Amino acid sequence: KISRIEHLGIAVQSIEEALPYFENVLGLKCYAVEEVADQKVKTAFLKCGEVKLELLEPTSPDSTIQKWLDKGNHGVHHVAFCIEDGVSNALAECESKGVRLIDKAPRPGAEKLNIAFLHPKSTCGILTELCEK
Ligand code: CMX
Repeated sequence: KISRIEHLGIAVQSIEEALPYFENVLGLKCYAVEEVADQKVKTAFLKCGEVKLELLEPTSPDSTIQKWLDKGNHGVHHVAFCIEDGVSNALAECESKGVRLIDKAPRPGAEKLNIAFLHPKSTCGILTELCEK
């Protein structure tokens, strides 16, 4: 069961170059920067009410985020939902309803959350992340 949007993932080529817009123009505050080595990204988190923005900077040319940027994309990369009753249950339910899973089981993500992704080809084009504490 989805309780709320946990964060929006926003792909940027450089967190350092992007932050002044989010902090000085939008007035949001970056409260954490963290590298997620297995995803080959550096992340910066900003609070926006209950929802967070996660800036994603690639740390390698073969990072998923770098490949996405290289195709001419930028901006919102994924939407992450908080799952109250566990990501494992949600994955099983999604699969039973015909959704294509990227992750078959939850794995550790940024901010000590367990996460799993659903493939955008079966989620109306929105790369979807499921999260639990
Ligand atoms: N949103 C919507 N559609 C997307 C997408 C995105 N973010 N990324 C890729 N796609 C689409 C592409 O447009 C493409 O569609 P077409 O075939 O119609 O052109 C299709 O998905 C396949 O894309 P691709 O460029 O061939 O890329 P891959 O299949 O190699 O990878 C995906 C796509 C979604 C499986 C991969 O990005 C993935 O596994 N993502 C999950 C992990 C992730 O995003 N990690 C970074 C964030 C980590 C974090 O938050 O900590």
